[in-house]
Amino acid sequence: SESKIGVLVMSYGTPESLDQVEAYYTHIRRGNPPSPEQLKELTDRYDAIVGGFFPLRQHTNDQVANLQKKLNDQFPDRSFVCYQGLKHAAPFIEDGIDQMAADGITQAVGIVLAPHYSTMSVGSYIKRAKEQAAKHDLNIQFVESYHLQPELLTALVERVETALQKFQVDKSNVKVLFSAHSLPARILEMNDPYPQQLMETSEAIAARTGLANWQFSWQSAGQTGVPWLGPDILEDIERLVKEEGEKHLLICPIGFVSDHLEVLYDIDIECKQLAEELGAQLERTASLNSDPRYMQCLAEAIYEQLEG
Ligand code: FEC
Repeated sequence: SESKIGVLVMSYGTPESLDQVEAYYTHIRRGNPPSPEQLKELTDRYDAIVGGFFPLRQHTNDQVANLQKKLNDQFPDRSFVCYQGLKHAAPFIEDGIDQMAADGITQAVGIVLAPHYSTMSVGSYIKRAKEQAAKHDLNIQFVESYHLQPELLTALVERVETALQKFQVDKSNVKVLFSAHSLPARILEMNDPYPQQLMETSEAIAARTGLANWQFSWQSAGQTGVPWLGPDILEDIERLVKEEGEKHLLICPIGFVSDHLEVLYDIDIECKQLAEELGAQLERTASLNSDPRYMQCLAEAIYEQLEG
């Protein structure tokens, strides 16, 4: 058919400058401005990774441009146009939907740049997109997860194998930690698929890489006064080195697809500093960013969703 298919590519969003951090943080906190201390703490973290340059902005732009090209090259029988919809920054999810409608799009697919489904993460992106689409004549369906998509696994296995070469010891002596963003522990009562999907991705990579020595860890938990899934990766690192004698650690952040604060600060600065203090070597697998295999993973997940 001649009519264009809209693809709403949803991602977390990031401030574009240090003076936008307050508005961004306020949005994450559902309209409650952070205290001056909280704001300083977050601004300092951004400053530590980038000194005023926000890498997630560029990675999301590149991913969306590359995905649009991949979709049209791979499936020339259809014509796709990608729109960004960000969770906590402009263009917001609602802006992406409005733009599609303004461009005359009537059929669309939404996908989130995060492979694992949780009601609190991907589910909340989808909810907002659905609510906005209902205001227009727009038929939109969604990819909910793609955590075992073959191209995704191949790309991650390659990254684990490459990173293992940074160690001077055999891979049986490297402890691999697959990690993802923690969420409030109440998701367990909601029977949320998030923990199990993360375990499935970890198991699949470990099996294909022939890893015997690995575990899953939670990272980047918020300070919100409720319990979050744990233990935290920093506690895991401390226990592994101090009590289990591990000297070589590799983190593979399977829950994230781009270089951004939670990778560049929480892993590359915080985890590395702790490992160094404990006298262990810690490395991280490279992020997917615009890896052609990741683009293909997204393109195939979108096409499968459309074809039913
Ligand atoms: O580089 C950047 O500018 C953005 C990095 C970034 C990514 C990201 C991904 C996820 N988050 C998830 C859940 C939560 C929950 C809360 C929460 C809070 C923050 C704060 C910052 C932040 N997150 Fe985030 N997240 C990123 C950044 N996140 C900054 C606020 C300060 C802090 O707590 O550190 C708690 C909200 C609340 O107050 O109630 C929950 C999940 C993901 C992975 C899936 C996805 O990408 O959507 C889940 C990237």
